[in-house]
Amino acid sequence: MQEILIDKHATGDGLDGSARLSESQLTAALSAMRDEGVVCIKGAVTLETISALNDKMQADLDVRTPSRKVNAWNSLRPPPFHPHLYEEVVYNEAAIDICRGMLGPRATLTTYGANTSWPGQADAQNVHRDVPDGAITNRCPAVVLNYPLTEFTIENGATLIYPESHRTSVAEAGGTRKFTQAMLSKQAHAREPEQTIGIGPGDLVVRDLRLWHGGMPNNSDERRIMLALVVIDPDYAEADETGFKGFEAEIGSEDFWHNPRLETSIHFVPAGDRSYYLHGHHSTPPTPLYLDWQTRKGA
Ligand SMILES: O=C(O)CCC(=O)C(=O)O
Repeated sequence: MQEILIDKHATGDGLDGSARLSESQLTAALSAMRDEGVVCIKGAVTLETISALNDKMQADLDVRTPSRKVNAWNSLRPPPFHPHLYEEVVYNEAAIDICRGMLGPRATLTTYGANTSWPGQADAQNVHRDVPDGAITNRCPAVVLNYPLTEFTIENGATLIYPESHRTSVAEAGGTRKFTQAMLSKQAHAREPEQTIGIGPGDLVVRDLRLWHGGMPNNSDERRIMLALVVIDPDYAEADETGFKGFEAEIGSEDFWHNPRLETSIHFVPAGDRSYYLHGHHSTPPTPLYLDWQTRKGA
């Protein structure tokens, strides 16, 4: 995985305080995204912000355990209300530049989620991609922004990724999300998979949503959380269009969710008991993007 180091002094601060990529760094990041389907931006966010988010999310997990039946890497979502919202995470300038470069000027944030690798997780996750098995097109349907909240190590199950796999058809899996050993071997022969070790708090991994990846066993005694923010091209309607069409955020945070360079797809809800975010699976609130998708599917 190609790494690009943000040098705040050389590039100057962006609108929100997060550092921006220089022109040549952005060119390198976009070509890594196109060729490999993944790129790591080192030093994208301040450590204070990531540490504060980790503290809050670990505290949430202390009191509420999400169901891990369908996906053992399930987590609670990051809190979508003040004072836990950070511009440098949601509107990270480097991330937005890459998203707009990949997805166009209508790049839209549709998921504000997380994954957790849990201690005692002995089996690896099925290698999968996060979009349906439609035919591969020349366009990228969506990207995910992964922010590790702690160091990623072999011991705590750093994610296994298959660089360059974003352009490989998975029709052979027959819609099961279960890639056969033959598929995995063939892909590994074309380009060896790697684990996302050497990344940690402050870093950002941007991944094409089609890239093959999977969680690995966690032999440590810690919960390892990574934020997962999905950004889509809302005009993409091919067969591998993602179903991530929006998320809930809390009334009172409306102003935060407006940004001139990144659209958002949000359904605002009252605080109540906050169970709207204290659960593991992705939600499907009735945002205009979600409703349009349902209509197009004939649901
Ligand atoms: O947290 C990880 O290492 C990967 C989790 C993942 O890919 C998933 O749950 O879809």
